[in-house]
Amino acid sequence: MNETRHQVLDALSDGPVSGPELAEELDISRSAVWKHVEALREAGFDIESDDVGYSLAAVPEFGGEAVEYELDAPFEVEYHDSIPSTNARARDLAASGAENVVVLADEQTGGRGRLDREWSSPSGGVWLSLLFRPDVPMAQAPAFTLAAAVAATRAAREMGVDAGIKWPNDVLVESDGTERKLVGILTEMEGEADRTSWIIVGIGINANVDSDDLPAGANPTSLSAELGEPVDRRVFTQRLLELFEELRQDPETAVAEWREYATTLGKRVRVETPSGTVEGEAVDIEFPGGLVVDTGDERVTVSAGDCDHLRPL
Ligand code: BT5
Repeated sequence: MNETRHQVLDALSDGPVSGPELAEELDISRSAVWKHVEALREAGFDIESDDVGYSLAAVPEFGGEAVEYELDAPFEVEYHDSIPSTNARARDLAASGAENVVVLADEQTGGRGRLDREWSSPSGGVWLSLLFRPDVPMAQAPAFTLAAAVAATRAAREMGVDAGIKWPNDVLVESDGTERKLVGILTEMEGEADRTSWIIVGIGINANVDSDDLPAGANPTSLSAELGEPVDRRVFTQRLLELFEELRQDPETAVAEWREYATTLGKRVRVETPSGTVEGEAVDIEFPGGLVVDTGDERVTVSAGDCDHLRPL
């Protein structure tokens, strides 16, 4: 949303305000005011007009403008009702030089997980990709994945869902000894060793999604399934972006917070890493995101891989 439209919207939310007043206040023509009001109506904002002027009666349930409205984070939000993959779209935007953009979709038709796995993304979810260009060496990038997991966990907890994090980046809800996946995160990046060109953090949250519409073998859950009613996706997305914004300023703190929410620490784990299997007790996490496993013989830090929680011996 451009700056003037933002200002029009802010004025309307404090309304009523007349067209001529608004034109004078923002130093634009009356017809420009009218065009902004019409564009906002088209985006789903309910703008009433009476003798006194315009006022904002309701904000759309979801969408780019809806999420940007009163968002306390410097992201522009590009919304799609349906798109193959928000990460793929964010890569195109990265190639054209964009930054601080969020690509958001109601549905993905080609959602991707790690290692080319599929990510099922029916309508009703929050499927988004954050594109940003942090001034850090590439080796620190994993910390942003952890930051995203922390932000998603906190946002879910604020809504009343008792989420925890499985290393490195699965957000789960545990009940009766079963872990159900609520959120998946896929991070992609480009740059040279000492300089990151861009990072894309793709976050998929099963928000208002029926578990029956998700792959059963994956043991999925959703915010609506946990709470027994749909959540306000606009509010959830805003909180997620605001929390991530805070954490990305200080990735070391994000790692510390990650420890608080971790369900992995203290558990017996088996991690399939690119260079082999590591099994033992997960004892800690180290900046920027390595898992420290005590195998009984030694402590090994693994920086990437698929992690299984095992039954205690
Ligand atoms: C992930 O992969 O968990 C990363 C998922 C990232 C998705 C986001 S959505 C926005 C952005 N755009 C994209 O295209 N992707 C990102 P991984 O750890 O590889 O887990 C994939 C596995 O999770 C699959 O093999 C299934 O078993 C399971 N799965 C698939 N869809 C699921 C869902 N909606 N909920 C829970 N589990 C799912």
